[in-house]
Amino acid sequence: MLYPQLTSSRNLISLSGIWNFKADYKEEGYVNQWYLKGLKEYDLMPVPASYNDIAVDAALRDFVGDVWYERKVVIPKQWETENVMIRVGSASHHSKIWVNGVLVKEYTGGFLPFESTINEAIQFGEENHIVIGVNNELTWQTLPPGEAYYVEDADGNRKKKLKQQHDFFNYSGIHRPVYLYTTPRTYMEDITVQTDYEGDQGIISYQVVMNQPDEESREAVTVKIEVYDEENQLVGAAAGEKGSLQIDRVTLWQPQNAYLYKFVAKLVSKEHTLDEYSLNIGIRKVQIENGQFLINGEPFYFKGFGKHEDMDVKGKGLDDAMNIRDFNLLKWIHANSFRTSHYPYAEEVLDLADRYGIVVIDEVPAVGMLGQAVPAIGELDGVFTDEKINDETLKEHIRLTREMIARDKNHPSVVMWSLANEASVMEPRAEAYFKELAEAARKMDDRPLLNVNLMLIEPGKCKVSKYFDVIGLNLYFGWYSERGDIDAGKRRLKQWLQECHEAEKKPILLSEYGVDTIAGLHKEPAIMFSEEFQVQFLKAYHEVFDQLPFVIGEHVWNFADFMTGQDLVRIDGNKKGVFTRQRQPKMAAHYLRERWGSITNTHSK
Ligand code: E9O
Repeated sequence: MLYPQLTSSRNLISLSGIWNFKADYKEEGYVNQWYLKGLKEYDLMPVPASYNDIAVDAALRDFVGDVWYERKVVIPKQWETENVMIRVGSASHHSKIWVNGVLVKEYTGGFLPFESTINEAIQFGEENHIVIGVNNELTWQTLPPGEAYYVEDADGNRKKKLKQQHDFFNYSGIHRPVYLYTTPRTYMEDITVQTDYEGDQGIISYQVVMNQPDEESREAVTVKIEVYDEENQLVGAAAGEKGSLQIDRVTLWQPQNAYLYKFVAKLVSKEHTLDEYSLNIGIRKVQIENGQFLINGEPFYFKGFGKHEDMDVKGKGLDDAMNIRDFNLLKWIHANSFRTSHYPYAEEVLDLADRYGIVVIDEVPAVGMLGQAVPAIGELDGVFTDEKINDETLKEHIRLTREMIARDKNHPSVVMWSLANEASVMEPRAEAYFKELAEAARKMDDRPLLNVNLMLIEPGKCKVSKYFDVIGLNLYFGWYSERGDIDAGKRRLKQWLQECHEAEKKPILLSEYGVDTIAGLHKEPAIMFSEEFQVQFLKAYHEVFDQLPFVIGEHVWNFADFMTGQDLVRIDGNKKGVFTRQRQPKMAAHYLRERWGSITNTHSK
């Protein structure tokens, strides 16, 4: 699915802004046909934004169920001859779109875009009524998994609650932009670009998928490709739906040194351009060889973070200011990469990663698949995933992986797919589950695959690592175990990593390690939660990583403090950020800046 774009052949109207909004506390929206009759006594709500923290209302913050968004929009008369689409960047977690009372789209998945043609439902040149219903419940067949249930409040009223198993707050609502856009009747539905190089010659292979309702004109339409460099010089051209072209004296897309070419695709009929679309592409190569992760033939050492889309007030709503601030901080701290823990981030974020030269590990929302009763280390057998996670969940896992890859495949910043966070289990059925998942993903794209394990699976006991290229480990010795004892944690860490490598013989990425830290809390000697403790913990871990050549990277948990559900161990959220939630540095940020500034992207040990 191509991101909406204003081109010589396509129109674009943003529906971001203020919508009418109503949370359906009494579950009456469907009965009273709000999608057709409209909302009465509504509130105002910004789009994109999570609705939870906008009002001053605990009931809305913790609301579980259906909310309704409504907006009226005039659709230009001139659009009558075009194919008109509505597209939502993401809404968490289950959505329906009605246009003038007609249901045009239903979609499950909280972190990926969905769209529909709406020609049949709209009145051109007149006002149209758009309603988007969003439900934030989770089931055992959604990702992330969870379960809604009812409780009775003090007055005996039924109230819905959500059992969720992942750490981050279940922010809900329309999180990414809503667009109306047009394409010509015959248009490009998808473009795939793959890159490589030999010597100083870049190689671009591409494929264009056309949508051509009118069979008769089939032969008459041809695809034309042009590639421009950053100085806007034409450097390559090709024709045909599928093909490849060479770029002489190529400038590669390099980590922290991005170079983007403009790939322009046109559908041409009798010298007339029917449709036009362009992509920013980077020419680069990713390989795994001799236990090393190579970008453009050079070993790449991941320095960075697991992140979240999370901020004050807006929750998970896309925010350009915050995103650019984040990329500036990544640059400042000399990070070269991040993981989109624990869901695919906005396409707008990946565009920035392409431009800033930040390497991305793109993750599906497979998080919280471990039952809530956390067992002790090594005592996992049989207790891991809830029984309710089944083949239907796997189907959903594969579908969302397919949609993530289809959406993100053309981003040079994306170098690896992460198919699960802390989900692989020791019980026998995990093996078949992950085998099928990894095999399906390999058919979709040739980037390496990452599986992220947590510290409950002892080295060598993971039944699914064999299906993956890189092993991600979330390790917290000295925090969740050996609590407060960094020395003991360090000893355990080293042994663990060595045994894990011995057993799996695969590159290891530290995909999470870190400690909750209250900004401004200072203690000497250090104790848990102090800024000093965070620095000492990170230093100890780095001393171990620097001795082990098979460790191919370090992603600190987390880039910034983030909101979670209410819990005894969560004081106003998860405080493992190196930056505060307002994106100001803790002491550890200065320490990391020094470390990462002094080791190269290759970090040969
Ligand atoms: C997932 C991430 O979303 N990993 C968690 C992070 C955390 O800070 C969370 O925010 O809690 C770490 C999981 C570690 C579990 C260790 C249990 C060990 C018991 C002995």
